[in-house]
Amino acid sequence: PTVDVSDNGVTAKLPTGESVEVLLHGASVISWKSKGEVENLWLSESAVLDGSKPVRGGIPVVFPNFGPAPKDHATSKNPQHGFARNVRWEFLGKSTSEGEASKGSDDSVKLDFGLYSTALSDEARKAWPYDFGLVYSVTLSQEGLRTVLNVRNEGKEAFEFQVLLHTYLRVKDISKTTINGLASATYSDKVLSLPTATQSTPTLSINGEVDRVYKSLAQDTTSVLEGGKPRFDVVRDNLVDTVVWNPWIEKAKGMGDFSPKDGYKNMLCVEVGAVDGWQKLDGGEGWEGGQVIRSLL
Ligand code: TA6
Repeated sequence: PTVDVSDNGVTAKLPTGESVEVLLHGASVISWKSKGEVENLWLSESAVLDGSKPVRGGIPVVFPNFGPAPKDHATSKNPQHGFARNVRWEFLGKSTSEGEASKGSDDSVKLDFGLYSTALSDEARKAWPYDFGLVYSVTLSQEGLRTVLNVRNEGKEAFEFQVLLHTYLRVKDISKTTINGLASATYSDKVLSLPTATQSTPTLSINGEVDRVYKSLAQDTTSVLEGGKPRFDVVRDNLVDTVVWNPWIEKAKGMGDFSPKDGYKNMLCVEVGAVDGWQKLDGGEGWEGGQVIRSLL
């Protein structure tokens, strides 16, 4: 494996052709290519990558609150989806492993990124005054891409947080894309403003704006199919919720950093997280959760 570190990001490549690119801004994965240079993630052509706003695409890291900051909560002064995706992380280092298999087919590389409360602006620390340490690890292998967030409470006071990995998957044609693994799950529908609904069909098709928070899913794998053929498996690790989002025409039009405007036809957000309620972490305690995304090309 090769790892190139620059002052605004890190790129890793496997001998078999897979690659991943991570910006220090938000520890945002902005590209993950499988064998044969197939890009698996959608990145807006007008995504702002200079650190001045969250990246529109790739895998934004949502912490410590999902969605608009709730009024009656310690995160009430935070930005939408928390601060983690919009601050500069540091690159902690890499670990590569050369497997025994021929031509490096079981090589892997792990990139670690850190964000500590001491690195936040005074304003951000005032908004959410807790001592914490985050380590986000991105592991590239032929099997897929694994991204895991480790949260530590470095203070004495307990805090509550939500976490979500806001993955923008790239799809050929949203009208031929379906999602499995949500059968009879309960979800809140943010488009229809239904606090709870039940997934009646085993397969979800996308033919309009979809913004659903599936809660406490029984199955840990959400599968994305293209033309009925499996394309991605998104596997939750110690997370119980999955958000499915496609902005469709109007919402895509309304986002200044979303382009091309018909890009909603080529993206689908499948976002694993713990966003229904709050995880409580006592002083000195740690928590870890994440995902494995398998590209099934
Ligand atoms: O994950 C779905 C969602 O919460 C949508 O409601 C929409 O707001 C999307 O995230 C994007 O949010 P952002 O703050 O990145 O524009």
